[in-house]
Amino acid sequence: MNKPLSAHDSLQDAIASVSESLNVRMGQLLSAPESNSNTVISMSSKVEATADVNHVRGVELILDAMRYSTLSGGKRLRPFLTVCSAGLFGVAWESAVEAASAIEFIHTYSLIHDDLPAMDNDDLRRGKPTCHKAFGEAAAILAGDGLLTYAFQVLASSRVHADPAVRCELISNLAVASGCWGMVGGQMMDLEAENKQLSLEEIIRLQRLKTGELFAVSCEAGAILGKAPGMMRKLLRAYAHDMGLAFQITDDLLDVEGTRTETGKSVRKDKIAGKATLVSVMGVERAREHAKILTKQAISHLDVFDKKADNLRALAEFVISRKV
Ligand code: GRG
Repeated sequence: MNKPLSAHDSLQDAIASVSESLNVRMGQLLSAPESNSNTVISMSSKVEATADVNHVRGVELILDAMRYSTLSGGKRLRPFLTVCSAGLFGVAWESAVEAASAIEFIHTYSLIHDDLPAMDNDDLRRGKPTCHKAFGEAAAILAGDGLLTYAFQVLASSRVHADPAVRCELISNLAVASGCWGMVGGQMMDLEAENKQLSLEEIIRLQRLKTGELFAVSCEAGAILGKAPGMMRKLLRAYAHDMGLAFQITDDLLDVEGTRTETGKSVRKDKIAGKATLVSVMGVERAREHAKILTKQAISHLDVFDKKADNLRALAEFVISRKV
């Protein structure tokens, strides 16, 4: 039995506790279906009987690449948002972790595809060779595709929630946040923006889609699971958007000021790619100040919640002080 998150001593302990449960569950979900009944794949006896060795090898290979990228660290911020918001509405830990696993699968897919030569062309992610460096480009594309589709398979399972309407809403909201009206659209805007002058408003809009929407749905997911009133869902989304933008500014600052060893990923990428960022447009000091203002604003959206929201408040402070 996990103790409620609010009873943890510090934000770091709370994040570690969520990460631990998440890693266990994602590890189970990504294990071969034959060896683990915890996966949500149920192979019919007909399929099992006809599955030849090559087919199974292919599945194993892709699961290897999916595991490599998913179980390789990461801050687990999006799952943490889901578990924290679920805690506000008395949602069972296991339900929250199941939904959080699906969201982290989407996030991991986006990182794998973002690192590909056709996109950011990166060789380092979370301190390790990127998926395509370790497994080859085709396997990395498929690992991303595998994670993207598996996320929705996981959300469709009754382990997430007994009520199909709740599962349907999670699936629909996550699809919007990660698709062309969210992350995918934002990524395209980002690619289009190389070597172009963007206004501050345009950059904020781009970031809202590229990273903000996934943060927002991560936070809203706990409220959906808890069948929370619309007003509370709105406040949690507003919190996540402000926190997400502060997170993004910090990411841009780390790209300018951090080192490859410290951050575990390549730095100075934005400048090399000729990308306008909030930092390049505002300047380092103004951007840092703006991140602080956004953090305060994010926390103010949580005023309606009691002490149970303290981890969300602490997270907003943490994202602007992080070095990774
Ligand atoms: C390929 C469809 C598609 C989308 C990619 C999110 C994204 C869109 C690309 C990531 C590129 C990037 C470095 C964005 C800046 C902010 C960001 C999302 C960083 C990575 O998220 P973290 O710091 O990663 O939460 P960890 O490794 O901690 O999980």
